[in-house]
Amino acid sequence: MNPKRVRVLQNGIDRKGPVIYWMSRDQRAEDNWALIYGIEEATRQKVPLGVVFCLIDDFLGATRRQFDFMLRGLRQTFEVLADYKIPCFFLQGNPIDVLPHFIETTQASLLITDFDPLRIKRHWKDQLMEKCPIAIHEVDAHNIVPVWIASPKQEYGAYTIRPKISRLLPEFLDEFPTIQTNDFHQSWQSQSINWDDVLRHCPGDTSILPVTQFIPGSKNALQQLHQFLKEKLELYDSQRNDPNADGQSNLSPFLHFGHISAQRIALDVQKASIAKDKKTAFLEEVVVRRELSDNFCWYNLDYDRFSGFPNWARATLNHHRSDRREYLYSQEEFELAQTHDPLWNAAQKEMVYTGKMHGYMRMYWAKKILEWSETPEEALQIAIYLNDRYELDGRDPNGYTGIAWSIGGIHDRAWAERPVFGKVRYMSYRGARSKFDVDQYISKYEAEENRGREE
Ligand code: FAD
Ligand code: FO1
Repeated sequence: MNPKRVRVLQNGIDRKGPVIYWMSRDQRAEDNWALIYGIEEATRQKVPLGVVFCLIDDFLGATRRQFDFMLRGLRQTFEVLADYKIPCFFLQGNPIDVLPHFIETTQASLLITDFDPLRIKRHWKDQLMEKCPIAIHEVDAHNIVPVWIASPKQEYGAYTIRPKISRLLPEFLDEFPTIQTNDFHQSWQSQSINWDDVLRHCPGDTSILPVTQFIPGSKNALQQLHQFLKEKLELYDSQRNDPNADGQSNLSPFLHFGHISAQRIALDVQKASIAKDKKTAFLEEVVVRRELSDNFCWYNLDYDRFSGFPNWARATLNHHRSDRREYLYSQEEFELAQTHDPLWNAAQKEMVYTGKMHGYMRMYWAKKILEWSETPEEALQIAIYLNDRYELDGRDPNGYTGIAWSIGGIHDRAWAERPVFGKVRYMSYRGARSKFDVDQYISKYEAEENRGREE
């Protein structure tokens, strides 16, 4: 595989132990560069390869809804790895606490980790480098073009990163090799995991229930992709901003947990037998926009803070800090969808009841939180809290970036100045009405709320 996908985080002591892939962001067996690299290294060193996952019981406020989805998908991944005779290990606890011990008992020679720009993951890896004397290598298994190859700095917007990614796609949008199991790791006995037990003790606030509309795991993710390519890709550009049309791919929960690879999606879109111009809009989102989010979170440590906004946006929001807010709501009023705006309330209900708010509504939803909060900082905090509590795809670089775009003008430009927003792009109820049937969307989620109440 292309060695540019790998970064050496630290060299280590020389010993002949197994190679360990610490799976975290990319929780899949197929199309996973971190796993492929692990097999290559284990084969080269003639040692076993093992996969380890560390379950923590509090991850950025994740609830039962997200943990349940993740663990059901992970169970499937471990079953596929078992078919390849790759031993799997499931640890419970913070990786900083449980991994060093696992590395020492197994006398591992190399730890492989999958890339993730979130601060919590950087912290985990910094701590592990302190505590573990062995070699630690990082593989970007999430992006088609590895973040550190696409650009050495924070990009201004899609228009600046797009040419850089496009130029590199011929090199990095390559087919995945099939998994060649080596006979060295068959000597290493997999831990037997009682998944019914794991799921029974699933962490997370049980007041946010698992959703039924998404079936977790790589198998269903691939089915969902192929159904999207067959039935919806052609209409994607025309329908994707209509919250009443089910025009999106609905792949974000699977991308977030790594049940499917964005590279697999892009490769299969390229193969789809439809006109090339019908693919552009979707590839723009799933390649350029998604990889721009990782670029933002990687190069801007303040990706979820007011201080992470561009200077022009901070200046204009500061200038309008004391503007009168026509409406003001608390986090709880937002959470309970108790604003004066039935469209905003419907979007909140869509997220609460289905676990996935429509992409167009997410922009409107976040911008109205800015409009109806005391300060931009409070708006940011409320938007992140609600997004990460209810969205299946929450706690993701796409989310922090989407919210920073909506509230802080990240990857956007200045617009006509107005109260509260200053020059940050404004979105209005009237604007929404001109784009889609707002009443249909509102009534749909009123019905959903009544149904939710009956259950
Ligand atoms: P599709 O339209 O089918 O797009 C396919 C894929 O392209 C998505 O899964 C995603 O990986 C990528 N993509 C699409 N739109 C964007 C975008 N604007 N930015 C980055 N990548 C994009 N996305 C999340 O994954 N998690 C979140 O928590 C999240 N929160 C958001 C909050 C706000 C305020 C905004 C404005 C956007 C947010 N997004 C988030 C981005 C986007 O709305 C979702 O990725 C998309 O709606 C997911 O649905 P889909 O997979 O059906 O999208
Ligand atoms: N990653 C882990 O390595 N261990 C976990 O227990 C874990 C829980 C978790 C819960 C919800 C969620 O949305 C993500 C979670 N992740 C966990 C991280 C996830 O795999 C992704 O790496 C990041 O959230 C995306 O950058």
